[in-house]
Order: sequence, then C-alpha cells, then structure tokens
Amino acid sequence: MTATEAPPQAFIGTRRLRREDPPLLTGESRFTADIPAPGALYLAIVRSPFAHARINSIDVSEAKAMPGVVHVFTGAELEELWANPMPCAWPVTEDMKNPPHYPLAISTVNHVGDGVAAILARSETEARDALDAVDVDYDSLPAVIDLEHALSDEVLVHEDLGTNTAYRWELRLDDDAVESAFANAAHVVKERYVQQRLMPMFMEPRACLAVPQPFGGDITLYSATQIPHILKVMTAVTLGIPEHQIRVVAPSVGGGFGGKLNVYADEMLATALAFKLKVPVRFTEERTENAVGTIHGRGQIQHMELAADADGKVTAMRVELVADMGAYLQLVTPGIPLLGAFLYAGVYDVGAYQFGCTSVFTTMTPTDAYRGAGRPEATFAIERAMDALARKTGIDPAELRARNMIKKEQFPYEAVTGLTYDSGDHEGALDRAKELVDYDALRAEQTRRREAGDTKHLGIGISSYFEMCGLAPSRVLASLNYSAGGWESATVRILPTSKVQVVSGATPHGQGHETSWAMIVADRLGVDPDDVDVIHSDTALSPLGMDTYGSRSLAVGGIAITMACDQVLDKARRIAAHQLEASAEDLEYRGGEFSVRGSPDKAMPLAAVAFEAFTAHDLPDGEEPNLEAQVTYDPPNFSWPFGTHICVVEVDEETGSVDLRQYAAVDDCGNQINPLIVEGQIHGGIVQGIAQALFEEVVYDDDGNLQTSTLAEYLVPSAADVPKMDLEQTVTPSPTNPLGVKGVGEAGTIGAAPAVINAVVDALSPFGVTDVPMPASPVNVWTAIQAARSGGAVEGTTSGAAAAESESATRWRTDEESPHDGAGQGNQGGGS
Ligand code: MCN
Repeated sequence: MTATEAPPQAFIGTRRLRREDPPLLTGESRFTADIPAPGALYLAIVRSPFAHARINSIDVSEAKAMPGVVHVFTGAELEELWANPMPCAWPVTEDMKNPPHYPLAISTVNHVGDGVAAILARSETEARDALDAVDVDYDSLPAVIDLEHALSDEVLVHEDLGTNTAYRWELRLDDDAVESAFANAAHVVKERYVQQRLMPMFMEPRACLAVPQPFGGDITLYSATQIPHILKVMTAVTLGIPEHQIRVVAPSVGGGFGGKLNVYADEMLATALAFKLKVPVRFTEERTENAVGTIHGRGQIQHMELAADADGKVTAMRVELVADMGAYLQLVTPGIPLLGAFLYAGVYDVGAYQFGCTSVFTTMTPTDAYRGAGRPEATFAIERAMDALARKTGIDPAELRARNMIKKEQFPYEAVTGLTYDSGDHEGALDRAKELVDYDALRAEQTRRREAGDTKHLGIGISSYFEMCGLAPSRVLASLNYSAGGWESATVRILPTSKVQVVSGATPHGQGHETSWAMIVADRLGVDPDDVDVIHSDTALSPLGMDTYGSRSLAVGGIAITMACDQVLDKARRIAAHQLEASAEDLEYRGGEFSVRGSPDKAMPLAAVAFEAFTAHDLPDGEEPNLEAQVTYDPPNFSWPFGTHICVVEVDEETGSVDLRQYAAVDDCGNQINPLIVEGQIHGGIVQGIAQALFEEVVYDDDGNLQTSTLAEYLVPSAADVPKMDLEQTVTPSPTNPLGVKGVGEAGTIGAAPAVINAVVDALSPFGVTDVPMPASPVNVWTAIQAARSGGAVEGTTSGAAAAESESATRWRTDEESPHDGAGQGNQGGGS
C-alpha cells in the first residue's frame, strides 16, 4: 500500500465500545481533585456579593487569625504577580475595548462572584471557613443587566471606557443587493429572539492544582481544562514565567462543553502563588461557585429580517445582534457571535446577506464558548424565521425549507459570506427525517385534533442546520483576528515490540478520542486497536497541540494522525524494501505485512520492520533509526456537517406543560469513525439543545444578583425528561480531507433548540402565538397563551400584533391563499 491507497477498513465504521468508559464507570478515573499533593495549601476565593461596587478597603486581619489559615492576599497585594491581565485571544476589531481583568479585582468589582481576596489554608474546610472573616467595605454601584439598556451607556460598567460597547462588527458584502431585495420582496418577516444565558454544567466542576517542582523553578499545573496547550501559553504570558518551565496536565476532566475552554482566575492564582511560595496550591470549585465563577454561554438578542419572493424563496436577510459579553472579555468571548455570523443563512441559498453585531459589557459573569458557540444561536434564528416565513406565506414549513435549500448538485457551494461549503444533501436529510416521524400523518392528526377541540395541542417543529466546524484553517482565523492557528499536531511511533504510540494534540474530555484514534491507526497501519496507546492532555508528553473545541479533533487532529501513520508506513516500506532486496514500489502492504508483488514468500511483518528500525543495524543509507513521524496539519477548509431534526410535542393549554412525544434526528458528519460514539455525541448534544429550549435559564434580579445559583433553581433535565430519540445518519463524505469526515461534537446542540421551540409555537398557533421565550417552561407557555388570548405581547418575545392573529389566519395557508403583501410591508411588529 502507498499512502494514497485506501487501506482495508476493519475497524473504522464499527461500533467499538469506548475504552475510556470502564475506568469512568468504576470510579477509577483520576480527576484533578484526586491527585495527591502532600503539603498542598487550599485556595478559597472571597467573591463579591455585589454586581457592581467600588472597593473601599479590605480587612483581612480576622481571617489571617483563623485556624489553619496560612496566607490571605488582596488583589492590590498580588498586583505585582501579573505580567499581563487575564488573556483575551480574540480582539475582533482594532478598536475593541478590553478592560484590564486581573485574577483578583483591585478597585472595582464588576459581577457577583468577582474575586477580591485569596485565602490559603491547610485544608479546604479551613480555607472556606475563613471566607466570611474577610471584611470588605464596598460602595455599591448600579447594576447593568439589560442588554438593550446597556447600549444607552446610561450606567457604565467600566467607567474608564466611556461606553459599554465592547465592539461593533459587521459583515456587509453587498448592501445594494440587500436593500433592493427588501424593496422588491413579496414577503418580509421581522423577528426578535432572545438567547437566554446558560451555565455549563459539568460532572466535575472546575479544579486545579499547581505543584512547584523541586529543582529549577519548574511548575506543573493540573487542571480540569479542555485546553492544556493554550493554558500553558497563556499562563506564561499572564504570569511572566518562562513557558518551558510550565507543564500543564488535564487528567479526567468531567466534561467541558466549552466552559473549560478558558483561562480562569483560580488557575492563575494557584499557579502564581505556588510559584511564589514554593508550595503546592489546590483549588476545587463548589457548584454554587461554578454558577458565578465559570463562564456562561449564549446571552444574545437577535433581530432577523427575511425578504422573500411570492414563492417563499428567500432573497435577502439582515441580522442584527446585541451580544452580552458580561463583565470582562474572557479567552474567546468577543469571537463567539462571529462564529455564528457565517451561519445565519443556514442551509439555504439566500440571495444577499448583511450581519451586524454590537457587543456590550454588563455586570454579569463573563460569557464565552458554550457547546456550539455562536452556531446554535444562528441556527435558532434562521430556523425560527423560516417558520415565521412559512406562516406568512402559508407554505408548509417543510416545503418552504426544501424550496430554499442548497441543492446537492450545487456543492462545493460558494456561500454569500465568501466561505465554501464542502458537501451536503440537505433535502435528503429533511426527507428522511419526515419519513421517520411520518410527517403527513402527523399533520393530518394535528388537523383532526384541532377540529375536535383537543386541549392538548400537537406541534411539529423542524430544524435543518449546517455547522461550520473543525476549527479551522489558520488563514481564515487570521482574517477574523483570532490570535492563534487552527492546526493540530500528532506523532505516531511504532515501538521496538511493535506496539504503537500515538501522541495527540487534541485533548478529549468525554469525546472518546482514545477509542477513535486507536481505530484510525489500527486500520491505517494494519494493527490491532488494543495495541495502540493514545497519549494526550499533558504538555510534557504532547508539547504541540491546539486542544479540543469547535468539533475540530477528528477533522483536524484525526487527519494529522492519519497523515503521520502514512509517513510511518512509507518509512517502514523503505526499510522493508531494503531488507527484502526489492524496490519499494514493488511492495504490497496487507494484514500488517509487506510482501513483494508476485513473490509472496518474500515478506516481512511490520513488527519485524519496527525492530530493524530500532536496532538500526541494517538500514538503507541515510535512513534515520526508529519508526516515527510527527505531522502538523492545517486544514484547507472547515468541515460542514448538517442535518434535520424534527420534534413532536403535545402542549397542554391548561397547564402550559410541554410533553416531548417524539424526536427524530438525521445528521450527517461524513464518514464515521465510530458510529456508537457519533450517536452518543448527537444524543448528548440534543439533550443540551432540549435543555435550552425547555429547562435551563440563568436569571439575575435587577440588582444583578444571580437567582439560579444552585441546581434547585437552575433546572438541568434528567434522563426522565428526555424522550427516546430516533437517530439516523446519512453519509456525505467531506472532499477536503483523506478520511472524508466532518465533526459531530456540537451537531445535536445546534439542531435541537429550534426544532423544539418551532414545535411548541406550532402547537400553539391556533391561539395566535408566534413565539414562546426560552425556556418554554409551563409558566412561559401558559403566559404566551394568555397573552395571545388577550391580544397582548409576551415579555421578551415578538410583538403582540402577531399574537393577535386569528386562528384561521395562522393555519398553514395554501399557496393560492397566500397574501402577497407589497414591497417592504412585512409585519413590522415582529412575528409573522
Ligand atoms: N467522530 C466520528 N466520526 C465522525 C465525527 C466524529 O467517529 N464523522 C467521533 C470522533 O472520533 C470523536 C468524537 O466523535 O471521538 C467527537 O469528535 P469531533 O466531532 O471531532 O469533536 P471534538 O472531539 O473536537 O469534541 C468537541 C465537541 C465540543 S466543541 C463540545 S462543547 C463537546 C463535545 O465535543 N463537549 C463534550 N462533546 C462532548 N462530549 C462529552 N461527553 N463531554 C463534553 O464536555
């Protein structure tokens, strides 16, 4: 086999059980808090109870005298430890405002939970007991929790900035085309959606442990992080410690969901103090601390406008966002809305496109990446707006989508945003999803039940999505001002005993990489997956890496591994040819053995070649010993997975409760390495989308106090809340990488929320309801019904004008009945 020949696939595509699971299920996995560190001091952080306040003074004397307390430091006392403020790696515009953010606030606190003092004690209990003994004198300042009000700059979060606007970013490619499409539109819909804030909820909250090494000033930082490599660089930059003296290890992480794609104050404090005091320092977050100290996700207000012709073909769209940055810019906070900017056109062939985003500071916990990061928000908006257009035109939502979808033959497709979509078959996914739920029968049942006056209303919601993942080509990231590349690195080496070691720069935290990577290597090299050891998440063993997020690990890291395998095999072929006294071109590689074409007795197993490479007694001239290759791969394009999800709900008009009756998802992530893992990723992702649609919401009161700081108030769905799902996949390989794969880690989350909310709104359309705010909790649903009945608007939703539409007007109209309202005369009040 040469590197370009397709290897026989024995493992890729099989449902191999995850090797990661036995230690996780039997409690043998080692999490950060399990790592022993004799003599470690426990770090506890005194956090602001105010959303916004000036610090007048901090009295630590009482806390210092508490049992077990060794040190207490204020922000001012530690100022000298920081070479730089906490990092933000995505300055999206030249003039972006980025207020200095230090691990402990020095003069002003800007959200509940902002750290003001650090306590180090001999035990965790003693450290936490001393928290209340620190006496901070604050002057409280007004909170800023309403995004649209924040824009007015009436109350400034950071007074020195003179504005609450962090940046304004636009994608305006052809304004004339957009204006003309809207001027000539037969239908216009204008919608306003609210993406509520969400909290990443891990099995293990964040934890870290910084251990100074005995000699030479080196330090090891163990952290429940998704990004050990990025964390190493950023620790060096923030603390001014030479990067080569820092080793970062991510043991079992307990899930990340984007929330551990960050650099946190506690990580910097633990490392800086361990380095300064020459003693291990450990920090483990409590669940309530997690609610204020770890980033939140989403937090956007979206204005969507679609222009369409008389047949419902979208001719242009305008998107305008207000994005909540929270109190500070964390690692990639500003870039999150931009990741969505390229996806608001969804799976549709839209004529012209305009996007603008204004990002504002508020006095709430900073936002940042949360599973999907910008892309679920974009998909939600376009998929809700397509349903609004369906109502406006009277065209069935499935039919309207099919009319607008990019056709299979149009791929590779140059999108209006300038990006190239690699491959897709959107109508195929939509058709299959419709079959899975028996769409026509459902619509017939819906009509029957409405006519019979059923108080449980059947709703059907569709969401077709496109995802931009496999982050990403470094040059594209450069054009978005991202401060790092999008490559990934891998080393493959065959040991003298023929076992294989893979060193991966991707850093799994629940995605099953060890299993997947072993399957790729086993097929590529013709070995047993059990003979492949996968090393990751330790910067001493895997010094090069860009880590795991953005569903990039397979489409970037997996390809690096594939290419490294090919290079190892090429070298093995040269050594085998030398040993067999044949030319390399005459060798075949099958079943783990090289043989000379036409002379099957002249053969040499890979194991023997590996041993020859190790002893180096008889290698070809100029050939280096050992079988090893290191590859750093920068992809030429993103990968573009897609799919259609259909959710079927029954909504009780008397209680407002939503019963998820059926959920069907047809996803396409190209060729699959392990369909079992793919299904698990989709399943978990969908649950997170359902959670946003029906359950989860971060709530602050007017003074900026978090009202949902425990799991009693922040409603995370349990297994019992989720229906059995019909999961199917179509396979449309990506033409941009040798495995034909696309990412899948965020797909479910991206597709799910709009499918659920479209179903709820569809169920309630007889009342004239055109929007229900997320989460569609019983109270929100019930309120929407009552508001529609009384002709009023629901707070935070589209206007009541739409809600007041009559029952007959909101049934799906036929094309003939569709009112072709004149140019630009869409429903200005919102809704459809
Ligand atoms: N896979 C496959 N075939 C494909 C695509 C993927 O077999 N065509 C497999 C891969 O080999 C890998 C897994 O699916 O084992 C996910 O791969 P990929 O789509 O490349 O995504 P990443 O590994 O980069 O994971 C990141 C993604 C993100 S961004 C979040 S957030 C997320 C997620 O994955 N957080 C998770 N999945 C999670 N799963 C768990 N259990 N916990 C989290 O915190």
